[in-house]
Amino acid sequence: MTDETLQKILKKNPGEPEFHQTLTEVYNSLQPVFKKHPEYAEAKIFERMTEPERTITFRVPWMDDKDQVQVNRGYRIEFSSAIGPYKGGLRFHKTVNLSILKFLGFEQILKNSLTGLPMGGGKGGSDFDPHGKSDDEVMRFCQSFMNELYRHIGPDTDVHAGDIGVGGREIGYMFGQYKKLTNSFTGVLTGKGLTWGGSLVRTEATGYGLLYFVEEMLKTRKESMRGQVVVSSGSGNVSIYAVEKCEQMGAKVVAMSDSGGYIYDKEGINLATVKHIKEVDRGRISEYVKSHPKAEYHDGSAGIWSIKCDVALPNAKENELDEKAAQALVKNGVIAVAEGANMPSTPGAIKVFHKNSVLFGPAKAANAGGVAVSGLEMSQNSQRLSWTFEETDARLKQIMVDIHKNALAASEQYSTKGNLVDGANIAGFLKVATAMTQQGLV
Ligand code: NDP
Ligand code: 2IT
Repeated sequence: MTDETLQKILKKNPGEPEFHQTLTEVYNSLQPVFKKHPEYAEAKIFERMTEPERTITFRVPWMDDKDQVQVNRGYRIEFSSAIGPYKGGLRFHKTVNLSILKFLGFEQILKNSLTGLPMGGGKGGSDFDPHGKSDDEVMRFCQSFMNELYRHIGPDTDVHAGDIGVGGREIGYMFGQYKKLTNSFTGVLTGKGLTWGGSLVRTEATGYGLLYFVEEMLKTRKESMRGQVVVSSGSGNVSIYAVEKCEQMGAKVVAMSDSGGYIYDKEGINLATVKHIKEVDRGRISEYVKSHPKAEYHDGSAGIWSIKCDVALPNAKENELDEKAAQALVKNGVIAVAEGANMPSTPGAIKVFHKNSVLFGPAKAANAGGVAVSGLEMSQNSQRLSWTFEETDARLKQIMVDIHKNALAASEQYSTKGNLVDGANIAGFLKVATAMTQQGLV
């Protein structure tokens, strides 16, 4: 397909840089596929896939603790239902806008396809900033958010989950409100509490899955996680459980961060302390050095990439790792980089990793474990059964092994063997394209 096709799509979505970033990457990866399958170009599969099936935006009014009215904007992008109900997280963060949700929703289509489970792609959220809000304020916001959203979603239509700023607490408040409004107890959200339909391993899934994926990447060079020195940015759900799995695999994590700065503990981060600060106190990572005086705290989160490590895991936010950071990592001898966050590496950074033969695991493959266990939660809800931790974890592991295998195979067939960016984009696309072709022009 000509470059003109991409330019037309970009022009149709002005002022959306993050969406443009993913569209450009995927479009470039897919060139060999379009060559081999002219029927996809003819049926305008890419043009259709990049246009959301439905975009919902809505007003979210709520009352803060000082009895002041607050107004936020809510969104849900129902991007693709080609292979299953819309599925994807909700993000509550002050930077949320249409561009960010469209990039996340588009990536989600291909990611969900890679899991092998029947899930379409969607993403939603709000520009609500949960930092510094009381529990009551978060509850009132979540209830108001659901007061509009409930009419658009359902367990066979659109199933939500967490992302930045949305964890077990928020899922609980939204589920409660959905249940009250619809008088039904269904699996309309995943990441639920374990006593009311949640799945074991969902909390750990993205981080654990990421490390199962990294092990597969390392195996191709006859390496493993044992003994590796690791840097993991962020200190939220993904980063915490990535670090936990690193420790279980015999690696040493020396740095973590939040949006304020990063901690460096060369003895190895004490994860129990981080969990307490972040999961119990909802505090700042800078507090770590109070109980670990030998560790260092530095203002500014981007500095984390200057720390020497073998394995780097960007687990915080889009575009947090740029070309300069990538060069610093390479100079310090990094052997593998895998993205727990969505699109954390800029295109320039990815180029640096590829050029220097660093093993690189792109987000839509490497962090698919979260949504994969969300899919397993949906299966358990449909069965009205709960699987054990061991069974669910084993399924997660197998899914990550298969994603790596399929992305690697697609890279070999269509691109350069080991280019998992191309491999993941192609393997994810082919399944959705087939479904769209078979379902006619809808
Ligand atoms: P959380 O809200 O649990 O944690 C986000 C963490 O990132 C916080 O520690 C936050 O710090 C930190 N952070 C935010 N901005 C920056 C920054 N610029 N530099 C450094 N740290 C920063 O979110 P998750 O852990 O769930 O999500 C992290 C990433 O993983 C996102 O990209 C998300 O889309 C992706 N992801 C999440 C999945 C899930 O299941 N939760 C699944 C797949 C991907 P602070 O408190 O200061 O804001
Ligand atoms: O980006 C992601 O894959 C997620 N935030 C998880 C989505 C989900 O539905 O579990």
